[in-house]
Amino acid sequence: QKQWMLSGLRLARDVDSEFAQDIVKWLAAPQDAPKPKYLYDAEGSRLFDEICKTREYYLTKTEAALLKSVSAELSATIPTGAALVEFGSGSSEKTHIVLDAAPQLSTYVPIEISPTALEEAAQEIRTKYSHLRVVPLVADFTTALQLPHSACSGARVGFFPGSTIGNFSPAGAKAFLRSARGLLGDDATFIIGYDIAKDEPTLVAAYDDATGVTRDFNKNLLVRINRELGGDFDPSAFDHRAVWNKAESRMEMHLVGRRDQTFHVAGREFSLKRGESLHTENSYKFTPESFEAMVAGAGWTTLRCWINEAPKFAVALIGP
Ligand code: AVJ
Repeated sequence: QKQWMLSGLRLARDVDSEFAQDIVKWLAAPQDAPKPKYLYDAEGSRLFDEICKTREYYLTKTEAALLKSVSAELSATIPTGAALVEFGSGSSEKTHIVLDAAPQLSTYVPIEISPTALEEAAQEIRTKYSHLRVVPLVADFTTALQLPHSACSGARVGFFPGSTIGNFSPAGAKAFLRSARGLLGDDATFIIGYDIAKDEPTLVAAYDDATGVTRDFNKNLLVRINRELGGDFDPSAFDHRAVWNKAESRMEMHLVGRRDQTFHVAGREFSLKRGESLHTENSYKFTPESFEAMVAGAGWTTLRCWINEAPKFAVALIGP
């Protein structure tokens, strides 16, 4: 009885949150992935860092190597006194490559939804680059933002590595690019890392690593829902599945029900038949041409594009 009262109180508080509303809507129609940010609570952010270290997940390592090899060329495009504005900075791992190559940057603005990841990363950067003004922003970079005053004196250089842009739908990516153009201003440049469509085995392995870290990352969404929204998911009743959707040019993560089941979230009941899936994430892959067309549609011009061979990954420099 007491247990029930407690969970009742909890629901009264949580049922109105954006997270609760979005997840309830998603579970009623789980063929469309929910907002990717919900994968990144503290544990999700930690698991994503682990994913980056797996043998199969080529994106991070490839991008880091590519950024390093072009960092002098990149640096040459960055004016003195500029501010580097990073969207979804996480542990700011790749930022070091840019900061090392471009000591003329005077400000770093990491924007990140996970306060723990942000605080740790900001502290580390402050220690290593004492000349730099570090102005962390705990925020959802998909919402309307304002840059802190201290980032407004010099030119702005946007930084959006990791193929995070691939998490958006094509329409969402265009909207983000357009709003970033407004946020960064007319004389800004924007460095974006994106993954290139490639052979299916390489892609599927990257999203279904042998050690099961990506599976844990995927299932952590259920664990988070259980904890924060009073859910009663049994994560072991789902299989992790990574699918290459060629027609949409995207990798998809799913959680496929292993049996007919019923579960409760935020006071509602949902059911899923065996073999039916909860679609948890999309990661779009591009060609240089499709990416250039997309940024052009959002008012940007491609200035440069560097592509790594096998596995292919791209870093684009775009400007007004
Ligand atoms: C952080 C969005 C770039 O889509 O590749 C990794 C997240 N999902 N493994 C990606 C992710 C499954 C990652 N991004």
